[in-house]
Amino acid sequence: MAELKTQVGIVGAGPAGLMLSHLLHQDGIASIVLEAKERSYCEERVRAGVLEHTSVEMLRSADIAYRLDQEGLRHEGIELGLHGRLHRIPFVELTGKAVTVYGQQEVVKDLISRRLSDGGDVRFECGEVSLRDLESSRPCIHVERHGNVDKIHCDFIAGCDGFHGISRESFPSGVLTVYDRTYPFAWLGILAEAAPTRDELVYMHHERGFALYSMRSPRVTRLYLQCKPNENIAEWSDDRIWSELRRRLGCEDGWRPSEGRILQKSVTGMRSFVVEPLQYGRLFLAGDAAHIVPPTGAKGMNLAFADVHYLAEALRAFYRDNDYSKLDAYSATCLRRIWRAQRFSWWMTSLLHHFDDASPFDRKRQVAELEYVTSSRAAATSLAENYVGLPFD
Ligand code: RFL
Ligand code: PHB
Repeated sequence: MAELKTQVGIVGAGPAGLMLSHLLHQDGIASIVLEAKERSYCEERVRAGVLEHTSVEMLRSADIAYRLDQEGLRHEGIELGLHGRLHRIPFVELTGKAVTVYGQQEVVKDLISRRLSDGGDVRFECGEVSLRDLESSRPCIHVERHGNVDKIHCDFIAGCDGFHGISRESFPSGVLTVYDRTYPFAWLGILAEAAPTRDELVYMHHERGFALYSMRSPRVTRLYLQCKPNENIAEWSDDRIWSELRRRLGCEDGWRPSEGRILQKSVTGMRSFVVEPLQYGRLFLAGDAAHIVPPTGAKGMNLAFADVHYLAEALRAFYRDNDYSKLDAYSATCLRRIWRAQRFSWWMTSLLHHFDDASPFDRKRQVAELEYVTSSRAAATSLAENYVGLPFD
């Protein structure tokens, strides 16, 4: 058994935990990151792909954007598709800002390599983590591995361990209020070895279900199909996937996605989820541990970065000025942005998906809304300013 000390104990080496550890290091604050999985798993997990303008600025000011600036794809708009016709939402023209397509696993690789080269303490395959003494001024993380228990004494604990982590469960019962909504569909996602043939993402409304055309690099496309929530991936041969993608994404002008070898397939359920508050004693939740958005608004990783931006700022004020006020305000500060992102993600999801139980009235209203967004500058600006990321409060 070892007894260790650090200032901030961080559970989880996803975008939230790694970025927090990096930001704290830049302020001279020590942390230990505890990660259940192995390093290669964290670096290879294919998930998000779109960074808001705000997240790119944050990565740049944290001096971690070197590869992002070389390899990230700057997108100045997106296309919304209706009845086989595409309508562009020009972000830069409407807001002065763009987004960047850069895979989450690339951000994670950059952060891990930087933490390790800066001498950071990131413990992969750490073992079983449990959180103790959260109400005291010396909370403790117990890490059990092969029958040994290490105790890490901290000033604060950051729960950055995603939706299935243990941090949220460590709140005493009755403290958290859960706001939850599940959607009656999921996304079947593929990564394909095919050069993108469009410069921007295509969000396609289709009576057979929503489809999304995205990309990762000049050689790799990322595509999604709306599917049943319990879809069995084994029933989706590569041919069936391409044929469905052609049907849904094929445009009146003859454009259809380029095809290639499928490198990876997965099914992702869709939900909206928030817990309040994000703090109990000296434990603070950040990222997917506290909230999930349906991926239609591309907000999940960006919200994780926003949370740790506020948490790092609050911890900085505590250590520098002995000022606890920002830590006390952390939950309320984050929740304002979280709920705006929830609203936007729910709205994008409702706008674009096929709902089996929609009435004929609902379907007409949905098409009218899409036509409004694609024809009104005011409506398009509202979409654009949310998509590129609202400014920090
Ligand atoms: P993560 O990435 O889930 O990381 C949590 C880490 O904690 C570890 N862990 C534990 N470690 C120690 N002890 C335990 N008991 C632990 N339990 C868990 C896990 O192994 C993991 O390494 O959470 P974080 O850091 O909050 O980051 C959140 C993002 O990963 C997530 O919001 C995004 O991927 C969501 N998302 C998107 N977000 C965007 O901003 N833009 C997008 O374009 C976008 N597209 C997506 C997405 C998510 C998707 N899926 C698969 C859910 C597209 C998809 C399909
Ligand atoms: C992705 O490229 O994985 C992606 C892009 C936009 C979204 C969701 C996922 O809204």
